[in-house]
Amino acid sequence: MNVTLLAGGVGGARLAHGLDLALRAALTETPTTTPSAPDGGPVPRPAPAPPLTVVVNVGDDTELHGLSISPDIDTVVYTLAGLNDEDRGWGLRGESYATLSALKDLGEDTWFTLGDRDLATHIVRTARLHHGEKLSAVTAHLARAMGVRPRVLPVTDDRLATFVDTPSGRLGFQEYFVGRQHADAVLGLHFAGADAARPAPGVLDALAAELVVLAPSNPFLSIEPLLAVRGVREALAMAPGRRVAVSPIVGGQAIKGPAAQILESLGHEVSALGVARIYADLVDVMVIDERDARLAGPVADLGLTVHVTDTVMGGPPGRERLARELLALA
Ligand code: FO1
Repeated sequence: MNVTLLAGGVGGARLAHGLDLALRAALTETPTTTPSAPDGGPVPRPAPAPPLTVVVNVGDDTELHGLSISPDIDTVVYTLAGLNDEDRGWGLRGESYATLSALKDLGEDTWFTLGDRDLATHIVRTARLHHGEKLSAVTAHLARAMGVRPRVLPVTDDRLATFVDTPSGRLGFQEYFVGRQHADAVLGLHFAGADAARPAPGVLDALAAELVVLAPSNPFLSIEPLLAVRGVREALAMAPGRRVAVSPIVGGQAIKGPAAQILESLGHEVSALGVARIYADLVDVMVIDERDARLAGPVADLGLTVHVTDTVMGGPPGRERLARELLALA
């Protein structure tokens, strides 16, 4: 079964990891019968599409110290590679920061924490982009170099940047999210470049998978900028497969990040039902946490199938368990 996950930062990376584990386990469990040609030899089969494709938000991308940085892509790739810092969710495990402290000594701004090994990723990406390679090709190279099996696709190879409108004015994404610790009220979002940005090669095809999952990422900061790319929302709305969204809000709270505050400041109900209303015309199934079981009725009234379960993943076993449940929904 081919699965496509639409993902942003940490929550999306964790579910990507769970789906990779579940799909690889399923592959080893199901005996593969190799068809034989009339002469008894093996039938040459076209390379199958990878069972899992992760379409990743690029609205958080930024340039610092002359380097092109793609935080959501790197969080997904590092987590799938088993190299990520599990506590923070982003960046690499066991990092050192010698270069960052040298940059500080040279009078540079170091508000955005970049580890020495993480910098290698940004150097490779920047160099390859500089030589004309597309972000999707650079991402495939980095994923392969780190032994990642699923296909990791930026939603677009074109420029797309998320800006956040706040009472203090329009802020760049990382200034809002990291520089100001997402403390500002979000009055609106602007995805610069969205109307011209085309889906990266493979993205629209990936939306025709048997199962398409909206990760428990921030609906506004991670999922919306994916859908804003020309043709993506339409392709999801008409997708032939089973479309499932996992609520990022559990008991009125986000597991991580400002999703609850943004739901409130943009006038939505701060609950799994509020999120279901945002996704209602894009998915078939809404997965909500057991703590929100009382919302199953109102969510179903939106015309959605509701799956109630423990959506808080924690470590790899919880991620694989949730992923197996999603595969069973297809
Ligand atoms: N998040 C922070 O809160 N502080 C940081 O200094 C920081 C650095 C950083 C470096 C590389 C990277 O890939 C991610 C990084 N993040 C940091 C996380 C990132 O800002 C967010 O995870 C996404 O942009 C939102 O999902």
